[in-house]
Formats: sequence, structure tokens, C-alpha cells
Amino acid sequence: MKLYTSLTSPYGRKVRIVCLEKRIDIQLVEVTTGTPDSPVNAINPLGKVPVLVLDDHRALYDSSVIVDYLDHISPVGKLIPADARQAISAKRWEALCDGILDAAILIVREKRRPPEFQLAGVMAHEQGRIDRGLAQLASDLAERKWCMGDTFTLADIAVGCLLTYLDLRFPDLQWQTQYPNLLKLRVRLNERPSFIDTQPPPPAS
Ligand SMILES: N[C@@H](CCC(=O)N[C@@H](CS)C(=O)NCC(=O)O)C(=O)O
Repeated sequence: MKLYTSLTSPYGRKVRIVCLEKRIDIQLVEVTTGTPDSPVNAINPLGKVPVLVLDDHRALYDSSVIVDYLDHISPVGKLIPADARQAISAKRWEALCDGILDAAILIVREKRRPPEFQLAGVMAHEQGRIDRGLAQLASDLAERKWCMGDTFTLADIAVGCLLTYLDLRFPDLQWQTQYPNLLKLRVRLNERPSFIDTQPPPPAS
């Protein structure tokens, strides 16, 4: 299996951590996106990473589908609970984290435009999703060890990838002082080899 991603993609990192936790071997193919000639366009019509290309050449996207597939093909280190209600709860954590990331990435993209073309209204709207999303994550986590209670799951991986992305791209956000319980979780997650081995490089700009 080949995983097409960039090393900076938080969604790609989520998939890479899942592979490491489940001891699934994949070949990493580093790609760039966002250009008409990006090789990703040929395997994902949306032109986004991550994409997992299976040995029979089928391409899977997006990251949420890929992690479901990976958890399904190997019983090692199950990350999505077997119980249906619990599984949906874990996927809800993931959906919220991915949604906050979508908002954060839109702001990053907007900030790359010349100041006179940046849309303050769009950025404020997206910032609202980030602020409400973080408040919800902190409230749902409360004083639990892991998002779902005593067991490490996909939900923790999704939260960890989100928080690292925010640290790199939004250093002024101050989520750590506002939500000390999320910080405690992030510290615990960053001790895991899978998180250490997939630390993203600092952003170029
Ligand atoms: N919902 C998608 C989001 C993927 C996504 O937005 N990936 C970004 C990189 S972090 C991308 O490929 N962007 C390229 C583009 O929008 O052209 C997933 O979970 O895989």
C-alpha cells in the first residue's frame, strides 16, 4: 500500500499515526498539492491528500475513510471501538477535529493572500468554528485520561494532530492556557513513539 501525503498535512499525519499504532507497513509517497499538474489529481479527483493506494490500485480517500479501512484490515491495536455507539462517538471526535482543521486551513490560505485581498469576514467566520470546536473538545474531554475514557482510540489521534497543527500555524491562539485538560492530553500523546516519529516540519511561511 502507498500513502500519498505531504509531511505537513495533519490529516496525513493522522493516517501515519494509525499505521504506526497498528504496525501496518505502508510506503510513504511525498507529494505536493494545489497545482494543475499535481500527481494527486490523477488518484483523487478532489486533488487532496492523504490518498491510500491499495495493492490492487484502488485509491481510498479521505483520511476518515482511510483510517476506517486500516482499522478494519488489522485486529492489532484496534482504534475504533467494536461497540457501535462507542464507534460513532469516536468518529464524532474525529469529525470535529477534522472540521476545526478545515477551518484553520482556510484561515492559513486566506492569510497567504496579499493583505488587501484578505477577507476579514471569512477569517472571523472560520475562527468561530475553531473557538467553538476547541471549547467542545475540552468540555467533552473533561478530566478523562483519553477522549473515550480509559482506552486510547482514534479520537485521541485526531485531537493530537489538530493541536499540533494549531501550535505550528496559530502560535498566538493560547488554547493551552484556556484548556489545561487538552494540554495534559497533548503532553501524554506526544510521549508516544507514533507521535514522536511523525512530528511535522515547521511551516515554511
Ligand atoms: N477531508 C480531507 C481533507 C484533506 C485536505 O484538506 N488536505 C489538504 C492538505 S492538509 C490538501 O490536500 N489540500 C490541497 C488542496 O486543497 O488543493 C481529509 O480528511 O483527508
